[in-house]
This record gives sequence, C-alpha cells and structure tokens, in this order.
Amino acid sequence: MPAPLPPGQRERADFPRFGLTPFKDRFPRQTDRAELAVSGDVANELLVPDVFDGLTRVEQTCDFHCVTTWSRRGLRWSGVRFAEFHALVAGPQALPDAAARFVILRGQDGARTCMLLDDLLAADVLLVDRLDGEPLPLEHGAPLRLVAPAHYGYKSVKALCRIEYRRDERAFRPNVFRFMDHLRARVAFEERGRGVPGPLLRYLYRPLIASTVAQFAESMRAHAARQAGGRRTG
Ligand SMILES: Nc1nc2c(c(=O)[nH]1)N[C@H]1C(S)=C(S)[C@@H](COP(=O)(O)O)O[C@H]1N2
Ligand SMILES: [Mo]
Repeated sequence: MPAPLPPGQRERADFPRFGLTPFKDRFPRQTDRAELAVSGDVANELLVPDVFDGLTRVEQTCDFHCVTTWSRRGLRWSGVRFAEFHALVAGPQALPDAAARFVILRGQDGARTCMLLDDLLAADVLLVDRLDGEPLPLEHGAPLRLVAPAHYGYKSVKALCRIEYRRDERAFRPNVFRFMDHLRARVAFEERGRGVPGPLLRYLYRPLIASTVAQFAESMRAHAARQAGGRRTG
C-alpha cells in the first residue's frame, strides 16, 4: 500500500499541464539550453549557460501536489540538486549577500514565486530537465524546471530562467494575490495560502481544477498547431 496522500489531496491518474490561467498562453522562447540567470543581492550577476555542467546527476521519484488539491504520484525526475548548484556554482560565482535568506524564482512565462533559501537547500529540491526517462516536455517546464516535492506545485517553477537571492522578501511581487503564495507552502502542514486556513482553500480551489486543466490543454494544442504550421510554411 502506498503512503496516504497529504491532508486534503486527491490522486489524479494523469499529470495535467497546470497553473494560473493568465500564464496558459505564454510559452518559453528559449527551449534549447538549460541556462539560468543569477541575480539580486549578489556581488556578481551571472548567466550560467548550462546548470548541469560539472554537477552530479541524480534521479528522484516523488509525488507532486498542486495547491488546488490534485496530486500525481510517482513522477521520476532527473537533474541536479539545487543545493549542489548553490554550493558549487551560484554561491562561489555570484557571491550572494550572507544575509540573503530568500530566493525569487522566475519562469520564462513571467510566473514567479519566492522561497526560503533554507527550503531550497533540502536534498529533494532539484533542477530538472528529464521526466520519466524522457526529455522534459514543454507542458511540464522545458528546458529547465525546479522540483520541490515537499511544497505545493506553485513553488516548482517551470521554464525556470532566473533566480534572485534576496535579503528582503518585500522584493517579491506575487503573481496575483499575496494570499495565494505562502512563503513556505509545505504540503505536510497544509500551508496552501498566506493568512488563510489551508482547509478552507481546498473548497475554494477544488471547483476550479477541471476548467483549468481544460484551458491549459487547449492552449497547448493551439501552440503545438502553430508550431507545426510554422514548420510547414518555413
Ligand atoms: N512558469 C510557471 N511555472 C509554474 C506554473 C506556471 O503557470 N508557470 N504553475 C505552477 C502550478 S500552480 C503548478 S500546480 C505546477 C504544474 O506543473 P505541471 O504543468 O507540470 O503539471 O507548475 C507550477 N509552476
Ligand atoms: Mo498548482
């Protein structure tokens, strides 16, 4: 028997493309390289051309929990530990301020979140480019994605393009409403939102799942059709 799901979560048989609907039609411009900009309260801003270069690749199988209450079990990711990237690349090259406790994470679609550096340094937080033995597909965050399985899905930024080390959390401007982005968002503690009880948000978010999945799938189909059309006409 698999372990029970965290409080308020329900298993899904598929792994849908998902997010906040304002981002559904925004696709990454750059899909060839796992490059990552490092900035914020650092001595040297830098653009790392390949985050995997020189680091140890790891595989990790874990469950994924969206704040809206759906969970997908047993995803097999391949990538590098964020902690190793921080210790061997971002730390020594960008030289973040010693007081920078926060990291803002940004996707190519404009989506963003903020995490405690301490939470990002957990051994199960990865920067990934492969899922279930295949290159990470566009719908799940190619060319580079964060995976933070102990936190709700909105911390696992897809098409990750920039991390900003920050002394002050006020440098972070949320995607929509601040209550929708808990700084920690730990699944085990049902930290779904900021200043709102997690169990209450279950009932607000659950009715939105089906239409969000449908809208994200439709946008993906339209994007794929445009790409195919572009290829045909050159
Ligand atoms: N760049 C970006 N990352 C994102 C999102 C997004 O809209 N844009 N949505 C988040 C949310 S709410 C969830 S649940 C997961 C969904 O990941 P999936 O599309 O691979 O299922 O991505 C997260 N990361
Ligand atoms: Mo989510």
